[in-house]
Amino acid sequence: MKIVDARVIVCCPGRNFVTLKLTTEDGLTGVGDATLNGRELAVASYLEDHVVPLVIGRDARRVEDTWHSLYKGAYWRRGPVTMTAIAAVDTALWDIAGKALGVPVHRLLGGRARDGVLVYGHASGADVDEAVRAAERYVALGYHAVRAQAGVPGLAASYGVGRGDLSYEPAERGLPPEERWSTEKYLTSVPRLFARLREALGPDIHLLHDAHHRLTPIEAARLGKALEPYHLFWLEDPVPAELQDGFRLIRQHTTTPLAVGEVFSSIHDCQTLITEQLIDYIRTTVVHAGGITHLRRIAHLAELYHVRTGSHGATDLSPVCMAAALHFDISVHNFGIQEYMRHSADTDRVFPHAYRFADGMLDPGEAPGLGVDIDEALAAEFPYQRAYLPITRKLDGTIHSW
Ligand code: GCO
Ligand code: MG
Repeated sequence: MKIVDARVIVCCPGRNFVTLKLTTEDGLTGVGDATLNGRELAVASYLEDHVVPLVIGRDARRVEDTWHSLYKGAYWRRGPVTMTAIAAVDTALWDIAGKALGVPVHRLLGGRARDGVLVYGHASGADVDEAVRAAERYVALGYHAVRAQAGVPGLAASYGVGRGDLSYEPAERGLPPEERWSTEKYLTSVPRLFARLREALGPDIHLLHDAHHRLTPIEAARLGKALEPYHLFWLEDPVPAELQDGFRLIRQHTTTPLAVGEVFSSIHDCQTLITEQLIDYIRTTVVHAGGITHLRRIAHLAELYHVRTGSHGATDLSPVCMAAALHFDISVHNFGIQEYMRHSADTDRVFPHAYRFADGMLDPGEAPGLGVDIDEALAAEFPYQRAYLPITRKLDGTIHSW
C-alpha cells in the first residue's frame, strides 16, 4: 500500500492550521494535524522540504517503522518542530490504517475503555462575577468540568480571558501584542475566584485552573495551598517545566493536583515528572508529542506511576488533532480528562468531523479511520495570515513567561 502523494495544506479559517494529507496507490487518504501556533510555516517547510520526499513510495501500513525512520533518521532529535512534523505523518498513517480495515482508529488501539471522553470547557470573565456567570453557562450546557480564569484587578489583560463577548483565542494577527503581569496581584485574586465558584456551583463540578508557566516553585506552592479548600481537579503549568526538579518543591507543600506538559514534545521531557510522581496529569497531545504512536508510550509510562492523561485541546490544535486525541482518550486505560475549546463555525466547515459532544462528554464516533477530513476547496478560501502569541512583561518592563 504505497504512499503516492503527500500534500501540506495551510489555511486560516479564523486561525492558522497546517494539515498533512497522504494518499495511497489505492486512493485511500489520511490526514494529520501539523499546527504549531505562531511558528506554523516552520513545520510546513519541515514537512514539504524534508519529509514529503521520504514518505513518497513508503508502505503506509508500516506505522512504527515510519515513526522511527523519521525520528532516528533526522539525527537531530526531539523539539517541537520535528515532533509536530512526525506527529502529522503518524496521525495520517493511523487514519489510513483504520480506513483500510474499515474500522475506527480506537478499535486498532484496543477498543473503547470507557463510555465517553470527559471534557472540560473554558469559562472566563473580566472579573470574578463574569467568570462565575460563564462557568454557570458551561454547567447549563452539560459540562461536568470547567476551567476558570478571571481578569486580575490592576492588570489590563490576563491570560485566558477573552475580550468582550469574544472567547479567548491564543494568537493574534500581526505582530505580538504585549501584556503586563504582576505575580503579587495574581496570587491575591485567584483564591477569591475559586471560593466564589465553589459557592455558586457546589462540590461536584470539576474545577481547573491554568497558571500558564508564570510562577516560581515557592509561589506555586503558596497558590496550591491556598486553593486546597476548593479541591481543584488540577492546577496547570504552575511553573515553566524545563526544570523538572522544581516540582519537588511544589509537591512538598500542597495536595492540589498538578497538570503539566502541553509544550512537551517527547517522553524525555516528562520522564522525571512521571517516574518521581511529581505530577498527576500529563498534558502532552497528539500533534505536539509525536503522534498517536508516541503519545501512547507516554501514557503507558505514566500508567505505572499513577499519572493520568489530560491532553491539551485549545483551538490552535485543529479538529484533526481533536479527532485523533479522542481515539486515544477513549482507548487508553489511564485517561483523566480532555480539554475542549470549541472551534469556530468556519473551522468546523473546513474540517468536517464525526466526533460529537453530549452530556459533558465527547465521542470519536464509529467512522472508519479518524472520522475527520479537510475540505481542500473551502480551505483555499482562507489563506494563511501571520499571527503571534502575546509577549508578557512585568510591571517594571522585564520580560516574563507568557
Ligand atoms: C491551554 C493552553 C493554551 C495555550 C495555547 C498556545 O491550556 O489551553 O495553555 O491556552 O496558551 O494553546 O498556543
Ligand atoms: Mg495550558
